[in-house]
Amino acid sequence: MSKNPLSWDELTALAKSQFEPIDSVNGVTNAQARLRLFGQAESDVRLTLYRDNHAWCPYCQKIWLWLEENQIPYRIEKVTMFCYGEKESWYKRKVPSGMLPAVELDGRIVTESDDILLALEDAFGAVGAGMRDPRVMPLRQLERLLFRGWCSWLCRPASSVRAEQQNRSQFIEIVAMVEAALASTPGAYFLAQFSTADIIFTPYVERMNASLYYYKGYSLREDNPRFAAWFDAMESRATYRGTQSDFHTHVHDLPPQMGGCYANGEPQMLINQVRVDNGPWDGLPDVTCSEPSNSRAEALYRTVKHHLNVIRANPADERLIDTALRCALTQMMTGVDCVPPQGADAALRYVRDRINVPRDMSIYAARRLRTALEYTAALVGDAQGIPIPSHHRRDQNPADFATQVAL
Ligand SMILES: N[C@@H](CCC(=O)N[C@@H](CS)C(=O)NCC(=O)O)C(=O)O
Repeated sequence: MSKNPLSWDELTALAKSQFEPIDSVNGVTNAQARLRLFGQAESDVRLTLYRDNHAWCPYCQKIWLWLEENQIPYRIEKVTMFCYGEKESWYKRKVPSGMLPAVELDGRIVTESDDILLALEDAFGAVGAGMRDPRVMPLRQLERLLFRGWCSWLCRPASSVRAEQQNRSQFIEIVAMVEAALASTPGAYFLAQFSTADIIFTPYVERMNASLYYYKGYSLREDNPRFAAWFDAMESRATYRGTQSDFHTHVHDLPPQMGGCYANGEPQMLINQVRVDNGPWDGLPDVTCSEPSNSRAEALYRTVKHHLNVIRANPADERLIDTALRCALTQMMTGVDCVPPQGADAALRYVRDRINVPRDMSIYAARRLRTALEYTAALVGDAQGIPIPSHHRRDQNPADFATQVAL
């Protein structure tokens, strides 16, 4: 049985009836907020966080998570990263290097994420054991060691199969040290209680999990029991879930930022790559907490809100992608096939490849939407969209995505 696609008015009504948008100011951690108050008064705000538009920058995630854990009221100003578009001149006047993150605390600009955390701790107190705590200091060094091991393996081309194996072994040796550190305290976190150490490990461990799975066929989360328990514990926190990205987003956002990611071409890597790019996405080790009941409704709501930009940015004819997108959303919400026009396969996969988590929606909502787009595309063919660029991401220039539909 095939269905006609719902109209945008019908989809809007469905989105509004099925999804209660979160309170971005006082509700759970979310990537859309411009102000966070945690129930406090706006006059209590002493801090502005300057962060990337894409909710992707790892150093910004570190500060973001810290602020959310400590429930410090703050404003958010979003800035374009160089590889996505032009850096805002107002930001360059504040921070001439254009680097993110930065904060303005009581009128003083602080840059460098570690210096920011130190300044925040001085102003507001630490999250558990803090940056200068003698138990956290060696863990901070261990995180940098792990980071360097990861970069050596992922971001430089190996000159031979042997060199590739050596890079892998070196990384896995450091992983064993992290496993030992995690095992040395009770509970799943780095110390007996959640602390700054967990916040510091979060951004790059999340990116390592994604990138090594995709480019090297290595599953950090599945192959290491302490890491697995740590990820699970992190996912039990609404703060972390609000900042969490998915494999697809990371593996395609990393190359321009890191100056390249090098696939090893091994059989497991090839399997993983197809899975992350084309699905099925269920069961990927980027998330294991249970799926919220409203993930489809969230995906619908967020797509309806931004559909004008999504359609305009698509290389396909506007009428074709408009109909095709409505077909995919109709299928996602009704479970009934909705056959798109011929030629819509590449256009739908172009959208599938550009859902960004958590910027656009949460991890499970993105899974449902990617699945519906792929399913509906496959009804008319196997053409892929224009490949995702790996030297820049100007296909995601925030200047092209400013229009929002009021819901
Ligand atoms: N050491 C800095 C590194 C910050 C950094 O590398 N930020 C990148 C984004 S992840 C950046 O702002 N790059 C400039 C850009 O992409 O626009 C810190 O810890 O804050």
